[in-house]
Parts: sequence; C-alpha cells; structure tokens
Amino acid sequence: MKKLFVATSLITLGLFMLFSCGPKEPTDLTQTSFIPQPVSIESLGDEFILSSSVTIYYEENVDGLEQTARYLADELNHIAGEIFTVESSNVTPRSGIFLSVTTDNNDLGKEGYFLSIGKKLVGIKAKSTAGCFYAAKTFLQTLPVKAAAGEKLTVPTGIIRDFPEYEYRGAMLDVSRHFFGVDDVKRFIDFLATYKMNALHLHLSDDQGWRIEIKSWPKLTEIGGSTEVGGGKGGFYTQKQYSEIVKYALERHITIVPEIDMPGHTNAALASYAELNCDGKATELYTGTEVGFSTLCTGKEITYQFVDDVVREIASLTPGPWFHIGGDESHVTAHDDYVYFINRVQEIVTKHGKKVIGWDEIANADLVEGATVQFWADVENTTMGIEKGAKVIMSPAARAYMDMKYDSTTHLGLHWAGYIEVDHGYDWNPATLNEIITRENILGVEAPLWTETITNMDEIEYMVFPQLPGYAEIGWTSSELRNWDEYKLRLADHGKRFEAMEIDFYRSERVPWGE
Ligand code: TNX
Repeated sequence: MKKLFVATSLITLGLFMLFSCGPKEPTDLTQTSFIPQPVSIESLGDEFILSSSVTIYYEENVDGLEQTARYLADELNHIAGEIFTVESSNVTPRSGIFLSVTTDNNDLGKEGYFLSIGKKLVGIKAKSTAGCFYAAKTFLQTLPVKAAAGEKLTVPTGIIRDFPEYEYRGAMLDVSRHFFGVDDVKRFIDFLATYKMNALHLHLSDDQGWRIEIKSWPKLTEIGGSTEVGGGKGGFYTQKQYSEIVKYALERHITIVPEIDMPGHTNAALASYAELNCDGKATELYTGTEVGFSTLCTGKEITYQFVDDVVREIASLTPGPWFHIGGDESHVTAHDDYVYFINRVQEIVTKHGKKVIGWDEIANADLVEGATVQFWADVENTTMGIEKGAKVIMSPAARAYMDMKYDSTTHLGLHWAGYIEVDHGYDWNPATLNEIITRENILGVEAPLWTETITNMDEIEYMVFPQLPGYAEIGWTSSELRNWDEYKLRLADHGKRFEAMEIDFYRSERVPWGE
C-alpha cells in the first residue's frame, strides 16, 4: 500500500514537473549548471539556507586551509552582502560549512573533493587544500554571482564527488605583444580560478617587449619594455609586482609558468643589449606583428651568461615547478645551433631547480628528464618529443587558440589556424585528437591568448569568453561526461554569471543564451 502511494506520488510529481513550465525545481542539485561538470552528483531533494548565521569552520593545523575558508567567506560576502564568521574546529560542527582534509578515499586524487550539502551542514572534504578550494568553487556555482537585495539564498542539498581528468589545466596570456598591468592579470587569474584551472602561463618576452625586471640586466626593461605592437608605451612588471601576481595566483591554487621565449622571438632583448647579437650591434625596437626574424647569438658565451642570469632571477621568484623556454619559430637560427642552444638552456633551467617546458619545436633537441613539450602545431615534433620521454601539454592552435577569430566577422584576433566557434573549441578530446598523442602522454590542456590584436581587458574578455570555461571543462571533465548539446545549455546559464561579473563576452549564436 505504502509502495503504491509512493509510486503514485512520484507519477503525480513527474506529471507536475512535465506540465508546469515554471522555473527549474530549485531543490534538485543535478539541475545546477556546473562548469566544469563534476564526476557525480546525487540530489537529496531538500535545501540549505545561506544566511549570515552560517559559520565557516576549517580543520585546525592544515596548511592553507584557513586561507581557503577566508577566501570562501569573502566570496559569500560578495554574493550575499553579509559578513560570514570564520573559525577553526577539530570536530565536525552540527551546522555551518566545514572544510577538512582526509587521508582516505584515494580515488579522489590530490585535487579531488567531496561536497555534501545537507539541510544544516555543508561538508567539504578533500585530500588537499586545493581539493577544498575546488569544492568551494563548486559550491559557489550553486549561488548567484550577486544576490538581489533581500533575496533568499537557498542551495539544493546533495552530494558531489569530483576529481579532474588532467593534472595541468591552464591558459596563457601574452603580455609581450601588448602589455597588461597587474590588475588585469589578477582579473584573468580570477577567471581561471572560477573554472578550476590551475596554471597561468605568462608569455613574458617576445620581439615586441620584455616584460619582467631582471636586476642583472636592467636595460631589458628600460629599453626592451618601452614599447609594444602598434608603438604604444609597453610596460613591465617589477620583481615585486611579479611576486604579487605569483602570490595572488597561489591563493587560488594557480601556478604561474613563466616563459622567456628563446632563441627566436628575442628582438626586445637584442635591442637592449648589443652584445647578444652576433654582429655586436643592437637591433631597433620592433612594433609590428611578423614572427621568426630574430635570434640570440647561439655561438657566444655571453648569451649563456645572459640566459643563466635571467633564469636564475625568475626561478627564484617562482615557487611553481616549471620554466617555459619558448623555442618556437626560430626561423633564422641554423638547425644545429638551435639544438645546441636548447640543450644548453635546458641544463641551465635544470640547474636552477625547474622543469623545462617548451613549444613543440624543442623536441628537435635532446630533452632533459621531465621535459614537457607544448603541442601547438607540429605533430611530428610532438611525436619526437614523446619518443624522447616527454609529456605533452595540448594546445592545438586550430582548437585551443583563444586569439583565433570566432568567424569571419570577428573584429579582433587572427585566423591563420582557422575560425574557432564555441562548439569547435569545445568539441574535441585531447586524447584522441591525434593517433600518436595518447592519454598517457598528456599532462594536460592549455588555451593560449596571443595579443597581437588585443589591447585592453574588454578585448581580452571578448576573446576569452565564452571559450575559457570550455577549455577548463576539457581539462577537468572526462570526455565520456561531455557533449556539446548538453554543455551549451550549461554555458547558456553561465551567460548570466558573465554579465554579473561584468564580462564583455561573445554571444555566439550557437549557444541558447536566453533573453
Ligand atoms: C604563433 S604559437 C606563435 C605566436 C603568435 C601566434 C598567433 C607559437 C608558439 N607561436 O608567436 O603570437 O602564432 O596566433
């Protein structure tokens, strides 16, 4: 009898849901539009009410956990306009939000988490502070970006178990072609953090500009940092500012990957110091957009002293494990000179305690242990890299370059690798894009934004949104759980979030944004 009752109620409820065209059932956690999509979501059909009486507790004596709890409190404060108390606790409280770490549940991996949203208690549990941070990010997506005055904030109850597919989930910002100040970089970092990306690759030098202070070679920024594409005034980060960026990123569990591109893409350095040129003459500063015309003088010893000083100074400010040596498009460096140079530079990077990353061309050299090649264009190079034992970061230009135009009408960007509409940018699997580059060789995914045509934050936003959430999902969510037709609905829901974050985004017609 009871069973029958339950069954009829379910049917009635089902019919009700089918015929009532009202808003989505607010107490069904599985209906929340999360990006990236979590591994599993179970709905418990009730609601948690967020009010200022909710205290955020964190387990005592866990490195960085208090900071994550305070970060969550600040975000909730921004949403709700209320102050949330943060306290430590070594027992599970009866109500509130509780962040803790656990040593069991090995299948969560080092960045996975459990998020259990009960009527009274939200439990966040992970193996690391990073996992707790990602759980907090998931929780925040159950709430609006900013509540209306007096709006009651409720969260559907349920349990989420989640972990990333790839360990490297990044984006790149080219601050050389056009320079972007610390505040812009911080906003960019916040975009990455929103979508659980964990690496920001900064392209710090190129033909058009040298963007980081090097104390032992001061003219790099004095001269080399003084302009940019189009002849604007350029700029650079002092070491103090770079450290501020590193710290801001770290608080959001994002590693900064600094890149000094060499031996090509070095005109800004060659214009700053005559002795880095084979003919001993400084070049003119360059503000155009051609590539492949410059090279450090690979036969001179001073070149290696220069590289050593630059790597030493940047490495000492960079807590992350990587140093990116560029290595792309060195069209005016003879092949043997290129190989010799890349081999020596890898030794320098290793000596200063960092792991080498380079664009796929570096696979022409003898790769040091632990080197990573970043696939952008050349499958043969990448294959060679894999044969030499390297891991691969997937940044295929035709899919993942955020500076490619969406279509022929896009007023910004380039299109040498084709147009990348939002579905084309999303709908690929790093592990099957090429036969030879397989899952076990892939460290992760990175979406670069080159800035030849991009001059300010609004333009960054227009090229990066709505692409970035898709690249974040490719990095986080396994391909079995992803398909464009379902993703585009979640992305459409995030349109409201972009608006609330005042992001100037591209309203692709392929996404049903709603009014
Ligand atoms: C190729 S990708 C480059 C960059 C340009 C970019 C423009 C790569 C390693 N090199 O120098 O900025 O195309 O899309």
